[in-house]
Amino acid sequence: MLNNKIVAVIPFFNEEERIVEVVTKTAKYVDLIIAVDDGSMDKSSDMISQLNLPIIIIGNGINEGKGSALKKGFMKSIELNSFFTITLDADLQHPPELIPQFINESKNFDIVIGNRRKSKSDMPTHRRLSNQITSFLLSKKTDYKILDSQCGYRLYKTEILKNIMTSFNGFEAESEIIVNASYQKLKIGFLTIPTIYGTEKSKMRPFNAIIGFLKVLFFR
Ligand SMILES: Nc1nc2c(ncn2[C@@H]2O[C@H](COP(=O)(O)OP(=O)(O)O)[C@@H](O)[C@H]2O)c(=O)[nH]1
Ligand SMILES: [Mg+2]
Repeated sequence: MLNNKIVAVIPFFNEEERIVEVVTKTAKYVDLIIAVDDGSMDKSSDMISQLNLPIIIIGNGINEGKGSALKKGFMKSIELNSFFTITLDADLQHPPELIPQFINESKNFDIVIGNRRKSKSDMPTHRRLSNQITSFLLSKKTDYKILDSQCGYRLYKTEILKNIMTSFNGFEAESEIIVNASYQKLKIGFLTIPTIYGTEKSKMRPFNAIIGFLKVLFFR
């Protein structure tokens, strides 16, 4: 179905401050947006459902985590027969205007992941450190050179999604996808993107994130 060739999957949890801008900008570069509401308690869903844009909102009432939301979005994108599935965060840290660059880069890869590590602007220290450590450990585990393991701005060729589907529900799902892709010998490329951290608060909880990552490292 060529109408839904390029699909964006945007998981969100209480993002009413920025999600309207994210989906409005994203809609310029994709055929369809699948927004996955992971039990938000604010007005995010209401706000985007009123926009006159090609958006499907899915999800259920409870907060299950980013991995669970990604999985739901992936299943929908597969069902709709899309060619590209692009994931981006709902807090404007991933500039939608780079989507054409991701698509261009996909000529040589099955998965293209945003790489914030060359960017001059700064990540908060703890996020930079955790990213360096997890990227290093995942590189060791997979034998790939993983430049930015935690970036959620990614392009997937939809045909490979069923083979890398995540079994974890939290943020660790994004690390698991890299491990699953390495087992499938898929080609992973990286695209330099800016690092954007404003006033938004990270929803990542360090303890859960570390436990989740260790599970991926040792049990996948
Ligand atoms: N589905 C889902 N998405 C979440 C959850 N927590 C955060 N997100 C989304 O995941 C993205 C990244 O989260 P964020 O807190 O910005 O992490 P950071 O910027 O990497 O520190 C944002 O688009 C959030 O809306 C959650 O519990 N469920
Ligand atoms: Mg963020």
